[in-house]
Amino acid sequence: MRLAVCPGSFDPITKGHLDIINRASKLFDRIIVLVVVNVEKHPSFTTEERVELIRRATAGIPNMEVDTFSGLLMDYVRDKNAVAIVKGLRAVTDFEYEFQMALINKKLNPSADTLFLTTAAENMYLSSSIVKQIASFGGDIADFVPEEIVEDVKCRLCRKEE
Ligand code: COD
Repeated sequence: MRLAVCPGSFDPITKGHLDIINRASKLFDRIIVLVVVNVEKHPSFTTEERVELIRRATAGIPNMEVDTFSGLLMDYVRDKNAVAIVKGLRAVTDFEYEFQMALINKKLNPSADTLFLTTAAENMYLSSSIVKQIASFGGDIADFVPEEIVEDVKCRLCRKEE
């Protein structure tokens, strides 16, 4: 059983995330989409909301589960006996940070590798922050987040603006 972890903030999940999760699910026997809780960050969606949005957006992927974790990613990866973490790369700007993380993570847990999947061209500009910005000004986010969660994301961000 080859298990991979797809970590992120997912605040909220976007079509860019979903594409990476879909492709990773085809490369491994099982994947865990891991919502990493960072106490220094102030996400717009609670951990529970992010998990719920991921569950709804990924209902059609049979070999995956969603989990949450706070701490060193590689401790979680070791605990689960995962062989890889899968990340998406959008542009050169992602590369330097992700390259550093991959090297540090390898040092922390030599038994797992970081696998980078290049973004689909149509998602190259896409991030959770962009989605939140568009939604907060009442813009249309249908092209950017999975259709199952468009309304929830819109409502949730509108409520925040009130
Ligand atoms: N197309 C393709 N991939 C995308 C897109 C897109 N449009 N948008 C995002 N992605 C990828 C990102 O590159 C990333 O790989 C993943 O999807 C998640 O993205 P985000 O933005 O939701 O999550 P991040 O980048 O904020 O998550 C960072 C982690 C939580 C993975 C990181 O901070 C972490 O590992 N934290 C735990 C502490 C730790 O172990 N640190 C390392 C040692 S110091």
